[in-house]
Amino acid sequence: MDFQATIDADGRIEPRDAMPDGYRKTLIRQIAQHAHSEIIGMQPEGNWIGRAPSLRRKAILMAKVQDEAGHGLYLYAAAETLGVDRADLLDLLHSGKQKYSSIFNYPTLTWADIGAIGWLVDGAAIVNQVPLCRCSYGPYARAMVRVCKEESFHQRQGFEILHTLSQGTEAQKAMAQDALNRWWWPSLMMFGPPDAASTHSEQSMAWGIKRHSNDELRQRFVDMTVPQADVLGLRVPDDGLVYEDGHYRFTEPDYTELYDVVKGNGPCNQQRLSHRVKAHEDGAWVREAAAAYAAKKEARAA
Ligand code: FAQ
Repeated sequence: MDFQATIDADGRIEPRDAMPDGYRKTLIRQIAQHAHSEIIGMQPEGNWIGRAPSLRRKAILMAKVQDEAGHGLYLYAAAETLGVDRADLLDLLHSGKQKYSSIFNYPTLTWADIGAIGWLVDGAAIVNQVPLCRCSYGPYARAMVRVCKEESFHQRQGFEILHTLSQGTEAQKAMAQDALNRWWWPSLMMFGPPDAASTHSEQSMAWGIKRHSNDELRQRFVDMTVPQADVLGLRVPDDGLVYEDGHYRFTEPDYTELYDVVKGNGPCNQQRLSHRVKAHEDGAWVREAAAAYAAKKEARAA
């Protein structure tokens, strides 16, 4: 079946199938950006591994951050099925030519931020990624299945951290509320610009890469999250929030802040990128050793 017929029949495009250049390029951009987000996303939480309030919390956080490295791996592998090399993708990240999610350019100031990341950021990631399990490109869709299962666990651990804090002392409850106040708006921005300003949505939806628009998913996230804030006894920092016709009407985030952060001017952009570049340079000897070992093994087998 040719490309368009497969898309029309809601089939899956596989690596060896013919595909338009634009489809391949869009997927490489989105999957690479997604992979970069996973590995840069390890940093804000990694900041708290050494300061987690108990051994149990430390073990859980380490497992979560490790899962994110795994998600990066599945995603770089999915991107490679499109004919690119992950070393090149990393170079594009390090030179600022490819992006990663805006959300990871905000600092994690208190332990409650780790709860807020799990609850809100992983929550937003799930809302965005569950439809990607039905993406028209097979390797991306299949990678998303396991990623979503793990993100669900991450979301619950974040909720549980905030639940514990919000049931604690006044100071702990205030810390949880402060984290929600700071992470709410950046979490809404994760879904991208509003539909009218989204350059790729229309084509990506026609190709079955995206199944819902940015605004549809943002609304879904708000509808899911507001009742959870009620359970926590926390207040979503939006005076415009009203329940109407089965949905929460909400105030849009300030998208000039999103554009600014994406351009590199967020509070932590420089720190995140320079830390990543340093980690990559420090790891050069591991890559060299692995390549030398593989070459030796191959020579021996020959
Ligand atoms: N940040 O035309 P659209 C995670 C860019 S979850 C930065 O609407 P599109 C899990 C966009 O690339 C986070 N850039 O674009 C985790 C485009 O740039 P270009 C990662 C953004 O692609 C949790 C331009 O703006 N998840 O990591 C953002 O159709 C906790 C125009 O936008 C994914 O990547 C943004 N927020 O829709 C890890 C999900 N929004 O190329 C650790 C897969 C937009 O024109 C801890 N990606 N841009 O220069 C997607 O679903 C889509 O790519 C969207 C954007 C929805 C993000």
